[in-house]
Amino acid sequence: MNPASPNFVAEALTTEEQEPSSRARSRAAGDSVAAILKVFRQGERFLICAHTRPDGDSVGSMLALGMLLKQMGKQIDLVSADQIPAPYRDLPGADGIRVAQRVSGVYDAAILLECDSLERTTLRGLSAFFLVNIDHHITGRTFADLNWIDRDAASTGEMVYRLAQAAGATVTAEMATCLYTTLLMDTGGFSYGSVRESTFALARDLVRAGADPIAIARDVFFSIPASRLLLLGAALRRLVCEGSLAWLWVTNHDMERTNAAEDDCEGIVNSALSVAGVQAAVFLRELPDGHVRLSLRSKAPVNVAAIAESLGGGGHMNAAGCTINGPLQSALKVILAELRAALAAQNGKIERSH
Ligand SMILES: [Mn+2]
Repeated sequence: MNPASPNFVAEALTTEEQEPSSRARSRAAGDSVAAILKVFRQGERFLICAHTRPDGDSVGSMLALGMLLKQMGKQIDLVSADQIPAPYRDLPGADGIRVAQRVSGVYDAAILLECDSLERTTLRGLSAFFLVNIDHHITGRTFADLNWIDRDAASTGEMVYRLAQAAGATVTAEMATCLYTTLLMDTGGFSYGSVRESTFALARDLVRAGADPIAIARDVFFSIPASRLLLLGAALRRLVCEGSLAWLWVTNHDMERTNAAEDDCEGIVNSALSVAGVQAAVFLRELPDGHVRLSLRSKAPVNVAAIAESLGGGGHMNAAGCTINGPLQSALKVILAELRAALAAQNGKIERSH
């Protein structure tokens, strides 16, 4: 067998040989959990933040972590650089998230969720604090004083749940509601991302603890502002499908015309990916400053995180993003070339294996 082939390692390892590495991995995770809980127990005041333009996982994780720390008798502040998107404003405690561009005060630690750098928060003043980084992105980085990155976690909320369990905390119905939301959103309704058997076990635990799956789905999937659908309509009129690749975009003028908010762009890319036979999709958003924000999605095994990272962004293997220079049509050219190359490489691999 050719040792360079990717199958070599997996086939050469026996089950016995794989055991220690999975044990080592869970030991490393256990060490991170213990180290983070030590910081929590020793401190009094904590700041909790997530990335700019927060999504369901960011908001749900922030809120649940805040509840955990309060249960441990700590004081907390929740800060976001951007407004909380409409679907998550009714989550328990969401009205306690302060919107600010700068943070200051006395904190024993600032906990950053879902971030690969300080810059991802766009908050100023964070570098003054002891930093704890909790993330599940494939492009996660150890930028903080204490880092726990679990690329197998379905959501950052899943990691918060593990902290709560290790702390011996009670998962209240409010906490369960926030955590279930993180799971539902980061798996697109249990249909992509790191969905595995354990994801459903976690969902079951959260429903048992009081999360209402029907009410949560209604709040996040069936309470869409009209502006979002009008913007989606504008994007769909421009949908182009070329073999296994699909793309669509909105101009800044579309945003203004439909009265759309920034978070109305969320999920538009999934419409392109949902086309039969499409393996990779991109949604382009022309920003007011002339830059273009790209949302990339793929069906396994095309790795869009690698493409996003090469363009200065990041994300997961099948869901990633980045912002590049405009104008729109030149940004489109750049990303289509990248995606065509990735798809061609992938198809070459498949053909060689037959
Ligand atoms: Mn996430």
